[in-house]
Amino acid sequence: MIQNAYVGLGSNLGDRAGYLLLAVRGMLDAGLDVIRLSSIYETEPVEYEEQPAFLNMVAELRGSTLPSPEQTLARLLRIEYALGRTRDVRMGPRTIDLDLLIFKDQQIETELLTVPHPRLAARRFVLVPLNELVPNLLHPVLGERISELLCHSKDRSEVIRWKAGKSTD
Ligand code: PH2
Ligand code: MG
Ligand code: MG
Repeated sequence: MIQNAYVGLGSNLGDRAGYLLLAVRGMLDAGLDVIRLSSIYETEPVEYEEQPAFLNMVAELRGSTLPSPEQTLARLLRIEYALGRTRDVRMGPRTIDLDLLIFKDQQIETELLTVPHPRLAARRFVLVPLNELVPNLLHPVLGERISELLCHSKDRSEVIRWKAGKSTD
């Protein structure tokens, strides 16, 4: 049984670490109970490669106080918008991206929302921080643990723990 929900955060424009922290603050202000955060990772862009490096992390939200998945997504989208997110290029550069990765044991496929996130298992920038928080979590659809998905993933892109102060941000 998965009790909680997991949100992937990503930024590759402007003050990247600042946007991650403002997004965490935004979730708390919106009544989403953030209970744990992974480390921050600097990650090589995948899928759409001609763009700046990302900072990525994963947040764990307490399941017992969450609204519906659709309501949770609506709050995340509101935070993206408040932090200047625009949608000019699909997969392109963004101040902040908040993706609902996993929502308890639920499997959802609507026009607006697919949970678990369909590309989760193909992305080291999600699997590495998620593995830090919940290596034994069983993927509700694929039936493998996060640690196994990470071992078996074909993605070879670079995901490196980020240290504040080292970058030009
Ligand atoms: N997000 C994408 C596409 N590619 N690459 C990295 N490293 N990190 C991301 O968050 C990311 C990406 C579309 O959401
Ligand atoms: Mg995304
Ligand atoms: Mg998104």
